[in-house]
Amino acid sequence: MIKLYGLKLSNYYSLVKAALIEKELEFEEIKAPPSQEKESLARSPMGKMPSIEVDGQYLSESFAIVNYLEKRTPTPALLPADPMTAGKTLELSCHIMLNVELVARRCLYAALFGGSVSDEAKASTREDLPRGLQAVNQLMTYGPYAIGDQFTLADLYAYYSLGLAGTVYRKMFDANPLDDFPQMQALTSLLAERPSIARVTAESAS
Ligand SMILES: N[C@@H](CCC(=O)N[C@@H](CS)C(=O)NCC(=O)O)C(=O)O
Repeated sequence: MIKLYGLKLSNYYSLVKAALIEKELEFEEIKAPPSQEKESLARSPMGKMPSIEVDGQYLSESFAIVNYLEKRTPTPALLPADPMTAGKTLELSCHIMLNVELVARRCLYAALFGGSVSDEAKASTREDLPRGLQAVNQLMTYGPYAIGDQFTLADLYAYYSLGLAGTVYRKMFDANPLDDFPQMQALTSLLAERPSIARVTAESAS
């Protein structure tokens, strides 16, 4: 049985949990906040969440975990069979992670947890996040999923990063960065109804 470590409030934890549900794999959730303790670093070298344990071996980084799940249980597939379409799916996922999610994270603690942020980080987020969203919008094909008519791991990254980025940006700058991207908003609404994602949301409060 796969063990999933982390906290339900984490968007990356939620993403991996949704992937496990999509794959119809049995898993056990183990509450484990991020920490620099030895035990936590053994699971995830940066002490972050999520991580998984399979037969005594640990794996961290959501992207690695989801790709492991894809190899382990190829169907239902989270990557298209066509090589270039699979490449485009991974490309989009990378842009979401690097140019949307990580940019929004510069202001995450200030926006959601009352932390402070430098004027420089604030200004760079204000400038860079719309650029990241523009790049992501350019790559999405909205067919109706992020890439074509198949639900893929890019949809998981889209759902769990766009929501967080939108919330952070709204709190910091009092504007919705998704307003300029109605198709992205429609995609997010569609994905919210996906049974795996809806289950993760329903269980996140417990
Ligand atoms: N790139 C990592 C990011 C994981 C990550 O940033 N997790 C956050 C929670 S959503 C965390 O553990 N933060 C605590 C910390 O940075 O120490 C992944 O995709 O799994």
